[in-house]
Amino acid sequence: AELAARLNSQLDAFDPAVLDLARTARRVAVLSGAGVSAESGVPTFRTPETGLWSRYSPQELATPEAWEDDPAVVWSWYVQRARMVRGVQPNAGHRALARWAQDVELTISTQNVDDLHERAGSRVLSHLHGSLFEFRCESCERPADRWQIGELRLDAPVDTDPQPLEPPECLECDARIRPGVVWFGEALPWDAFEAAEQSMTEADLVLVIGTSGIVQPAASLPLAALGLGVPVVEINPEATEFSAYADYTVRLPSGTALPLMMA
Ligand code: BV8
Repeated sequence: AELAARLNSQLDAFDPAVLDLARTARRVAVLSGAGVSAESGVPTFRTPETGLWSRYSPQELATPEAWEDDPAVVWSWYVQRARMVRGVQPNAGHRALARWAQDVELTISTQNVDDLHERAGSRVLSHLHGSLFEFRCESCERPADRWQIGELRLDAPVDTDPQPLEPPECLECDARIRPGVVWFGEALPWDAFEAAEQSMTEADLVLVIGTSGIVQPAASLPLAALGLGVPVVEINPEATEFSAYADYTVRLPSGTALPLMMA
């Protein structure tokens, strides 16, 4: 009875139209942000840094300026985040999206640099901001060698007392290897952005999941759908910069909302 009561209160968070849209949609386009990984224990960009990185905010660390200023501190942040992601599991929200994709054409464009959508079984159409598990030469763009990545021991537990770590050098041109992510001030991969935009315009339902809608140009992608009259649903326990544009908002964590939408 208590579970039924809880379920009913959660279902109250849904406008009935949202459940109808989820039931009838054939082409679903998802834009996900750090919130979809929050229930897996991956900190969002809002979480202040501690220890070695405490003098920076995440927004400051994810910039070419920080990389030039202190490459070993920035490099160790990315290695640590990759290890942390390896140490957690996809959550019920990631898994619900992977299951839904078996019944409908579902495309995921994510702002996240983790691989939790993939590990839940989803094929990700666009990593708009790159990936924690891609590394390339900052000069000739050659991908880092497998043995160089092996040396980072990404499957090891996170360091309890992390130290600055010198980035490896490119085997071709001796320049530094850098994280394969898009820093603030850097252009997004054009093909990924275009594919994401196209998925929004071809969808019959757009879900904006776990993003504060602050970071551009990713946050504007769903507007392409709105312009065409495609219904846009925001799934986020909090109101965001995007909420005013959404046709519907579901004020629940994605790990709760998404399985209920598949039911
Ligand atoms: C570009 C990869 C131009 C790195 C990331 C003024 C000055 C300088 C720049 C700008 C400016 N104004 C605009 C800009 C552009 C800038 C920008 O948007 N800045 C913002 C801060 C104002 N954008 C850029 O610089 C982009 N590039 O514009 O280039 C250009 C063009 C041509 C040629 C050259 C240059 C590049 C942006 C990409 C930055 N890289 N990540 C890394 O990860 O280390 S972005 C990073 O922050 C994340 O990827 C994420 O997308 C973003 C935001 O992080 P969070 O806030 O944590 O996450 P999110 O926003 O998703 O919020 C969490 C949400 O989840 C919350 O709403 C919360 O309520 C919700 N939530 C919590 N729990 C749950 C939940 N939801 C559901 N379920 C739950 N359980």
